[in-house]
This record gives sequence, C-alpha cells and structure tokens, in this order.
Amino acid sequence: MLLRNIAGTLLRPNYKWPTSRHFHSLLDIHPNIRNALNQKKPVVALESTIITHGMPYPHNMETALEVEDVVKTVGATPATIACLDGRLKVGLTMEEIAKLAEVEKADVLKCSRRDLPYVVANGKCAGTTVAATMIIAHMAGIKIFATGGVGGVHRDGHISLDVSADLVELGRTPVVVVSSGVKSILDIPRTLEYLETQGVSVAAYNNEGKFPDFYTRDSGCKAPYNLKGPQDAAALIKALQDLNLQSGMLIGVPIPEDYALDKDMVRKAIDEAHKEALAKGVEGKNVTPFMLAAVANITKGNSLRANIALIKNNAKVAAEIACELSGGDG
Ligand code: PSU
Ligand code: MN
Repeated sequence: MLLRNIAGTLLRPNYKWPTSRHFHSLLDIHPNIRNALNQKKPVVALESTIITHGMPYPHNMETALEVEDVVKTVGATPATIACLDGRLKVGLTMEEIAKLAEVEKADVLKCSRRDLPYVVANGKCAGTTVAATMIIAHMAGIKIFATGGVGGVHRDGHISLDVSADLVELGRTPVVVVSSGVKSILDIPRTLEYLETQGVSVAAYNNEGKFPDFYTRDSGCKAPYNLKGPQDAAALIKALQDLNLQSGMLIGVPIPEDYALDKDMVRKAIDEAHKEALAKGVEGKNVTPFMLAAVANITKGNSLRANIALIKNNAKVAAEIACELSGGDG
C-alpha cells in the first residue's frame, strides 16, 4: 500500500523531485556581499585552503588580505570562503582570516566536497579547496572565483587514481575559476585530458593559447581556447550561462613575466620534492600541501614569491572579468 502510494506520487506528471534548500540555513553571507549580489554588482570568490594549508604564516595572512584589496581596487567585492565552527562562511572579517592563518594547523581541516558533511556535522573549522569553494560560491550565487592553482592529476595519478576532486567539480558546478593553470608538481597533459572528459571549458588568458603551469607561463600544453581580455572572457562565460550547461570553466592566466621562475630550476625542485614525498609515504589530501611546502623550501622561498605574485594578478583579472560581466559598471 505504502509502496503504491509512493509510486503514485512519483508518477504524477507534475511531481517535482524535492530539492533541498536547507543549505541556506548553513550559509553566513557577509552583508556587504549580500548587498552586492542583490544589486547584481561584481563579486569575486576566494578560497581558503591557500591560507590554511598552501602558504606558511605570516605570508598566508598578508596575501589573503592583499588579494582582497586587489579585488576591491578593481571595483568588485571580494568574498573569501571558509568553514568556521561548521558554518559555511562567505566573506570573512580580518579576525576570521587571522584565525585561519595562525591557528595550529592540526585544528583546521582541509575541506573538499567529500569533507563538507563532516565539517558541518561536527562544527569544524576548515580551509575550503577549489572544489568546496566552488560549491559554496554557487550556493551563494557567486559566479567567478580566483585562486593560485587548481588541483589536478598527480604524477602517477593514472596508477594511484590521485586525481583532485577540483577537476570533477569543474565539470559539475557552474562557477568560473581563474587560476594560473595547474602546478607542474602535477601531470598537466593528463589533467587537461581529464578536464576535457568532464566537459570543462578551458581557456588560456592573453597567452596565445598556451596553458600556464603556475611558476612559468607555458606548460608546453595548449589550452583549447585563448581569451584576449575581459570582454572576450565575459562573452564566453555569458554563452556558458545561456547554454545552461551547469558545468564550470577554467581560465588559465600566466604568472606576470617578472615573477616567472626558471623552468629547469622548477623541474629539479619538483623532482626532489616528489622523491621526498615518496620516501616519506605522504598520501591522500596531504600530498598537495606537502609538495607546496617542499618546493618552497628547496627554492629558498622563490616559489612562494611567485605564488603570491600570481594569485594577486589572478584576483585582478577575475575582478576585471566580473566587472565586465555585470555590465562594466564596477
Ligand atoms: N594548488 C596550489 N596551491 C594550493 C592548492 C593547489 O598551487 O593551495 C590547494 C587548492 O585549495 C586546491 C587544493 O583546491 O590544494 C587541491 O588539493 P588536492 O590535490 O588534494 O585535491
Ligand atoms: Mn588527491
């Protein structure tokens, strides 16, 4: 009887599958950001794993604040996203950024899609990865997001299956991610193949179609498209939205010329860091933070300087695109 009732309900032609709106009660959107969104003004999301796991203190905090300033200077509203005491925060106060930057790393988790339920259920604090930040940005109605680099297919990822959840997220969440491509600690050709499989529109930005590899301007791989500037980018994003594909986009902005590192030096540093990771048995979510720290160490801070320069530049580009998208009225 019960089954027949359920079947009857589901078969009604006008039956709508229930969609949970409960996430609204988990979100804390800063009033400035809510106002900007209501008025259709440009907003740029920023991630927080870079604060909690990507950079050492105090560079993490300084950079997070500087990146917000860059977005404001262009005329957009920055929205740094993180989890605090199980709440999904969109927009952080300076004190909250400081808390994520300084706190003992053991108390602050790295939160990707699969970790969100645990973080919410247990009232945890966490930096959100590109994947989790995309999800929360989308919940809040933010369409564009700037970061340094996204996760990718790790070296030997075709054997270990260590493929970042960021790539799958780009395939299923309609948010545009502006980054300097993926780090050469990863397997870039396989990462691009996987993005194609996921149906992600990937474009290089003002780089003759060359896909950047974070520390240098050319990974040796081609992106399928090249965007000449904010207008070009806005047109591509508008088409993605009109098509209602519900997938994301990755825009690869090369590191500013003056900060690009020497390719050979980077390759050697990464090979060394990779050996260290293998010898220490680093695995799972710890691989990326370990590699970032090891490379910074081996390059005596050069990679960190490059990282800071490129993320600021990416924030600027994302803000310019966001302004263009909302009608160029900043
Ligand atoms: N790449 C960087 N810096 C970072 C990260 C990636 O150059 O801080 C962070 C981002 O938050 C990204 C995450 O989403 O690492 C990917 O981790 P994993 O490979 O475990 O998916
Ligand atoms: Mn992984």
